[in-house]
Amino acid sequence: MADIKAFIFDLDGVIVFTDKFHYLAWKQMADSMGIYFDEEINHRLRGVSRMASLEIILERYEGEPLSEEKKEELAAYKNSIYVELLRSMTPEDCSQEVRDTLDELRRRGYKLAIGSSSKNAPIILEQLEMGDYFDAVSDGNNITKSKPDPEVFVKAAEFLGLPPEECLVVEDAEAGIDAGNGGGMQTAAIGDAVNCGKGTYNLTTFADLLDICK
Ligand code: B16
Ligand code: MG
Repeated sequence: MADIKAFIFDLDGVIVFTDKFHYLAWKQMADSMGIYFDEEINHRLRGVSRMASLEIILERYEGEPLSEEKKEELAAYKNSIYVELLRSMTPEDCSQEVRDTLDELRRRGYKLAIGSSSKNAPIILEQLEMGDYFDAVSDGNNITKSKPDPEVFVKAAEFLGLPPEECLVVEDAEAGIDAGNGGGMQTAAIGDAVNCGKGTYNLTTFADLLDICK
């Protein structure tokens, strides 16, 4: 395996946890349409794009077929609630363990990037006061295909100026591990993604990254 020169981190579920905000915002949208929605359905939305998430929620919709325009409107409604909730985040929403590990990786000479499906990644990083922290940010605003397509990570490697095999993707979602593997990167699974068994490495905790790369 090639020597690792950079880490590409998924944002939601790895650097920070915003699922509770996604849940509250989707729930409000679903309630407005009389659609059943619960935590279990919310769980299926991890790492999935906004419009693909909406399609999953609409599996429980029983009314007249919805136009594309109406779907865009529903997604925009959810997003307006979500963005409002994101504004309550503070730098403390990124744990000390994550911050210390990132600083130590940087001290060891690794490049650090974000690879997130979210179009709201810039707002989240701003709330965490990490807007200028990463060497590159690839997110939902610069891709046409969402995870499990590798595009978001391939772009991150390009932004870093490194070949994919010298990058290690850190992900909490199976779709993200598939995207990293598909892009030719090494992958480290954390949280739920460990269960899929497809990561090059499995992490029990974020700081385990320091043992992968001495
Ligand atoms: P937005 P990640 C993903 O972020 C979330 O896990 C997923 O739940 C969300 O639907 C997706 O971003 C799109 O987010 O609506 O803000 O563009 O895990 O790839 O950092
Ligand atoms: Mg994630």
